[in-house]
Amino acid sequence: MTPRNRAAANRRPKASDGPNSKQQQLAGFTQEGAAPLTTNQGLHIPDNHNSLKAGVRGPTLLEDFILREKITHFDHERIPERAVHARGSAAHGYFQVYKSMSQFTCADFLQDPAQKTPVFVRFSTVAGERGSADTVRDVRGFSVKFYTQQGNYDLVGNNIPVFFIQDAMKFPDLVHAVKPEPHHAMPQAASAHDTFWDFVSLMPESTHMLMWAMSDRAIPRSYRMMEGFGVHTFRFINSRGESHFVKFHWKPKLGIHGLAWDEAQKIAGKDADFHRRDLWEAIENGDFPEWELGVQMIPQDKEHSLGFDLLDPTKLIPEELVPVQKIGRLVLDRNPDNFFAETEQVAFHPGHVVPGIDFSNDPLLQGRLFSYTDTQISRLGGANFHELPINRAVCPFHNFQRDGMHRQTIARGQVAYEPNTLGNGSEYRVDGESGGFQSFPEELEPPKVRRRSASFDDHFTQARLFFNSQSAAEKDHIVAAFRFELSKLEVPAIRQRMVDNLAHVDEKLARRVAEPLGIGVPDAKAAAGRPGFRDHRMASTLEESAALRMVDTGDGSIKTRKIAILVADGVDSASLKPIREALESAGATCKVVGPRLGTVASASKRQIDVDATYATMPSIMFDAVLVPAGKDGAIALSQNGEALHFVLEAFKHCKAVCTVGEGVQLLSSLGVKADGPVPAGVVVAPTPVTNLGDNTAAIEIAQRFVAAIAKHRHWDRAGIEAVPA
Ligand code: HDD
Repeated sequence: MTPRNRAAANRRPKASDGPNSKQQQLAGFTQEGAAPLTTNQGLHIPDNHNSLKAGVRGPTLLEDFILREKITHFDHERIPERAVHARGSAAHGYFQVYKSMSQFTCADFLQDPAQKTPVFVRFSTVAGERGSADTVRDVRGFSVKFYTQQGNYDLVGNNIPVFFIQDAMKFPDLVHAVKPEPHHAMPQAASAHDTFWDFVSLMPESTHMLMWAMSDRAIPRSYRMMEGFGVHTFRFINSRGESHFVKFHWKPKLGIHGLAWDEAQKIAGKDADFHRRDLWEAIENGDFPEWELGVQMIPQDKEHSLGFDLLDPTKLIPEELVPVQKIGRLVLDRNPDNFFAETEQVAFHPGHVVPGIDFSNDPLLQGRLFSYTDTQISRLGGANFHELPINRAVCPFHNFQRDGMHRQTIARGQVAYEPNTLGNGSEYRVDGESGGFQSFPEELEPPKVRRRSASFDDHFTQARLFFNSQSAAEKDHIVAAFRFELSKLEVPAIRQRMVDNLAHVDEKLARRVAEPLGIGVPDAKAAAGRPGFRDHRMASTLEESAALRMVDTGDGSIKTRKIAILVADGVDSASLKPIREALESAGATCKVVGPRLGTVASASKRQIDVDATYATMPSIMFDAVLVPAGKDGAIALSQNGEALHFVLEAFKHCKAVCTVGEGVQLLSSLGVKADGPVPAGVVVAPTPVTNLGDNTAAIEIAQRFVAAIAKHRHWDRAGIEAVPA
């Protein structure tokens, strides 16, 4: 550490540092790479290429402490990956409340709209190992560490508002079931295997979460385009000690969008880092991802008014029953400097709360309160992980916990106990009265029992609500996902058990899922006869909830969307210009994709710069595709299998496609013609945009294309099954 860095590290961040307080603290630990190479003891290294030998061709000497130090450090570079959520990507940013929430909570970071609280946010997949692909079907983690002036507050949530199980006692079983099977360690990052479905088909409480996991929520287009949820019911406590139950939501500015399943699988091979790259690039380009924090609040005395148990993590509170109030915004504006030091070493814990926020008795949450600190001790090598730069609170922290592996704090003085008269009592006081954390004094009802509450017994009403709330295309995707996963099972009896359970959600859904699986018709009665089955239906009048759908969410913009402009020799470059300008001024990024790097020659012999090739940036890397005019260009593109596949695949994945003039030939195998009807989300400009007569016509084409992209995907596009891509 340089003296400047050391001074920064020792400086206590102040509230007035606002969102920079964490950045300034981290700066104290950050190193640039320009200094001369030394050993870890500071000894200048004379030669970093050759070990010390007995003669130039002789054996290496044990004495070579420089070699040994280097190799030894390398040998110990890896730490255990997280037991779940091993693969993740993170970013720094800030949170700002819209108006004081003092009526409900005394949490300091929720009082002052002028205050920006620094945050570090990590997104993750659950089942895959650290090097697995981003776009697998899975739940996504959404963890936020708020570095508040009252200590760190961690909101450790997911992108799905409910969970598979109701009690933490079942968590190790769930994770063992979904992880690669223990005998042969397959499959990687996938739930489509026997052990997972064996387990969940025996646990009907998982049905609601399975509906979400089989929906497009589990294959997000981007971390920037997914919701986050605290899942459990928590409590807000105000300065008078009054409690409101609270559910937390993160609502993305860009809407909630998914990939096509075929696309997600292909991306996993072509760019395993798809979501990581997307997050990184957006922040590098200044397109800072943004979410609003929403809360649903239920007064303490209304705990039992909803018809289901607030403590049951397999239930959500429909927004129609309790509206989500948006109370602040989260902005991610800085990429980490070092993946390991920050993204890997960050340690979240739902038990990291601040005054004004407290727990409920949700048995899943209660188990989590034990698990997270415990796991960091083995993952990060000891009890002092809170001293790692990324985990340090920005407010002062001190107590009489001492020593342990990798301790960094040098605690001065004679005493390491409390109460004492020998130390400085005023600095180490116990602060219950003035702002110290006070647990909500909830009155409890003994006796001690190892049992599930009967109020947790309805396993299907909300699964049905979720399914009923989906658009027709989203329902189709859910059916297809169940079919895909269950088709991968080797044991037909597990498939059967699962569709029998689904019959309790919706008969038709179960029948459709079962159809291609080579099993019998779904048998609701058989499911009801199995151990563990409960179906105590709650009184619910809500048939559907619009908030549970993904379609038509977002701000209607095409900001940060990626558009491919497909070129070959002979395309008409002039026809591209007005559309490209319109796309870019709407905030999209255009890339010219061609048969080779360098340039292609336009119809008028102009050189068009190519950004990427069809092979390295296939259609699955884009949100939409633009095919320019030009007779020779259209022939060249149509005769190139990769280019043709590019357009057909984009069409099959329901993306917006715009063809200009002769470019429509690439859609001829689909029966699309310049003067005929066009499928949803396809824009066909009959002649080159420059020849349309006046500029209004060109603008109109561009606007139609922008509107088609803004819809994200045209999931109801007819005939995609027949497209050979
Ligand atoms: Fe968990 C990590 C979210 C239930 C035990 N969990 C972890 C992470 C997220 C969640 C986002 C990654 C944190 C990071 O980025 O470092 N977990 C959830 C949610 C749950 C949930 C939303 C239910 C609503 N988890 C849960 C239970 C247990 C755990 C019931 C155990 C009793 N979770 C862990 C863990 C992990 C973890 C083993 C692995 C790495 C870590 O904690 O730091 O302790």
